Amino acid sequence: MAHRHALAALAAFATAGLVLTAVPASADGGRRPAKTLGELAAAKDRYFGAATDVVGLADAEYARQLAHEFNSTTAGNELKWYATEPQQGVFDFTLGDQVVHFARKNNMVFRGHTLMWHNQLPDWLTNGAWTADQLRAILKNHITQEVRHYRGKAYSWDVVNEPFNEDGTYRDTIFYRILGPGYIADAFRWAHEADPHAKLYLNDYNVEYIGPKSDAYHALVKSLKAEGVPIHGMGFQGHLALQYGYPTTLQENLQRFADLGVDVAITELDIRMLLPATDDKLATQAKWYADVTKACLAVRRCVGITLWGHTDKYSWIPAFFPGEGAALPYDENLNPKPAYYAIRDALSQ
Ligand code: 9MR
Repeated sequence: MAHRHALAALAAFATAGLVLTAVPASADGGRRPAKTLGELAAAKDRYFGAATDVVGLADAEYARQLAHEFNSTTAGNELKWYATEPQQGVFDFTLGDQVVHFARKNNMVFRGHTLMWHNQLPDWLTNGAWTADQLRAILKNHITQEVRHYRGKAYSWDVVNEPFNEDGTYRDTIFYRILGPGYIADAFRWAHEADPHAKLYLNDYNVEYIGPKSDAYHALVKSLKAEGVPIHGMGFQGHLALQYGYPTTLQENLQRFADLGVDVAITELDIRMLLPATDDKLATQAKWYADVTKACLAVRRCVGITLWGHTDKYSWIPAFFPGEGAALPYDENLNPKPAYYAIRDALSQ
């Protein structure tokens, strides 16, 4: 199928009142300088988004900032299996619906995250002794119900999240163990049946650079495409850390996936550091944010960037990496950091 830019594809959604009905940078012919990250990205035919949790949306200033500055969002946790199917066959989309409603109300592109991964699964699923037939039926029903519920409302889905180990072998998950590697193709086919217009992604971390893990994804995407499996994108989470160095092969890596005929996106960007944050570290962080942005802009099929939250106030980092933090472009007081201005500059070039 011919390539369509993200916003061209999104235009179909816009007619349904979903996204990007207001794109000031292009709507006024560029006379009024675009101000927000979302506006600047839209002028480049891309989205610039930030994930949110439903709890954050109760913080009025935070929610106002998210809606104002970004033209895309995703749910940090609310669409994961433990939240959406807490008991077998009993679906609960209450929290997910709140995030989707927020996105629609504010004309934001909505990315669905995630239909399946090895974490945040409900106990009934992990504790069951399933046969392959039973687990296949469970997985098909889960994907079908969830994708159908958000049909026409989710621009894209992270269908399978993090299925590979660091060395590029299959991660030993309940799905891989019981169903074998074919579960991935099945998941994409079921998702596509439930919403033929949603862009379907694989998604992982530590795949920003060229190495064994991203090589394995490259081979998988290539073979899925060859088999006619409906896969449309590769998501590069982008959980970076200053102490591990910048992934210098990012642009080349994005391009080699795009060359396979899929979209690419940065899906969970944050750039953490060892605390305390110093001016030097914040300056390096700002450069990295700009460099990731430029890498995406340099690859025609890079459709957009999503931050994993936009502010240090609600970041997952301090709880998971004690002694690290300050990973996002806004600080704990919701004030923009050097990274914010660096992204803005990169999007303006
Ligand atoms: O941000 C999420 C955090 O609130 C959860 O506690 C955590 C559970 O593992 O998952 C976080 O989001 C993850 C995402 O779903 C997949 N990629 C890694 C993200 C950070 O762990």
